[in-house]
Amino acid sequence: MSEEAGSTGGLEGLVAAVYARRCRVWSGGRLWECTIAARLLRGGRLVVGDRVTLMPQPDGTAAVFEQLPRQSLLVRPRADRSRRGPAAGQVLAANVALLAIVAAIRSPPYRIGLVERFLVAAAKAGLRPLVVLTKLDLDEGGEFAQLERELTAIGVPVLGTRLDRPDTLTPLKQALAGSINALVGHSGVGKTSLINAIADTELAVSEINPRRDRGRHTTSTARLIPLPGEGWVIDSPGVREFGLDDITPADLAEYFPGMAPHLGHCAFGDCLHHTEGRCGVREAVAAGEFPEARYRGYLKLLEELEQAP
Ligand SMILES: Nc1nc2c(ncn2[C@@H]2O[C@H](COP(=O)(O)OP(=O)(O)OP(=O)(O)O)[C@@H](O)[C@H]2O)c(=O)[nH]1
Ligand SMILES: [Mg+2]
Ligand SMILES: [Zn+2]
Repeated sequence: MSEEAGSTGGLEGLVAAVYARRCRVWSGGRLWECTIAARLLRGGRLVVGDRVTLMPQPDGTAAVFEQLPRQSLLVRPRADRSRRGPAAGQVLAANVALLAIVAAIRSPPYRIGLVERFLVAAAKAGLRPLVVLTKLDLDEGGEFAQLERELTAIGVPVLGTRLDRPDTLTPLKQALAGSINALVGHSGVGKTSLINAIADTELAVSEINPRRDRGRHTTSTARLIPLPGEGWVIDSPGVREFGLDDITPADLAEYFPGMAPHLGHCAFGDCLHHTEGRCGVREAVAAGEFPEARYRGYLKLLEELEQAP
């Protein structure tokens, strides 16, 4: 990541954290405190994961003067649904290859709705998905096995972790090796704890609020952290909700996990797989080829998107 950046003579680096007019950049195995060229402050803002070129300064800091093309963008749509398109959303991270959707078996309670939304967002953004189910030590009645079955039935890879069993982290380390990965999910599910365990960092974590069984939003801004060996992981602040308003009702089935193989067999070309006549998706549900519960999840998202202005 530290090669000379061609004719410009600067260093190439990866944005690790962004503040109002400054940022931190990993380059050549070290973290640089950087100023950001005015030109880059005006345009689409730099985000964590951006590849940039920087020029070292005599005082040991550096100046970022160029943003390199992005391979992917993870965008969080605004709550304000009156605006559509990418400009309406908040860009969370750039150049992410794998989206690790982190959810706890319990505490805070598992919510499939948020996991489904992130899966749809990953498909739309062209990111490989992975669901990481944490806190397996709190699994009392085979909940992990059931959730794993439900998710693998729709083609989603799943890993389970518990902090008191470091061997459960090995498959996660392997899945994250080599690329830029982002960990997303509710507050308190254990995103930062996982990163501390696999990247040997000491980032702040905190107990979830025992009365409300919710996280405390301990991580407040996204950060990019190098993994031992090769690869990077982005820790992100916990979210309460994740809207999908940049997706139209007609597009939803294409991005909904596991639905693609059942598309193209409906009587109507513009079928939304709800109440229309002969429908390939509904037939797949009836034949047990697509899980009924996940189909209900699809209908819930569809209804929500149809109500969007
Ligand atoms: N029992 C149990 N607790 C865990 C496990 N992993 C994390 N925790 C606890 O969950 C709490 C929240 O962990 P964090 O890592 O701060 O969660 P986070 O997802 O980063 O939360 P935000 O930064 O607020 O988004 C901490 O008290 C952790 O110790 C686990 O495997 N088992
Ligand atoms: Mg955190
Ligand atoms: Zn249909």
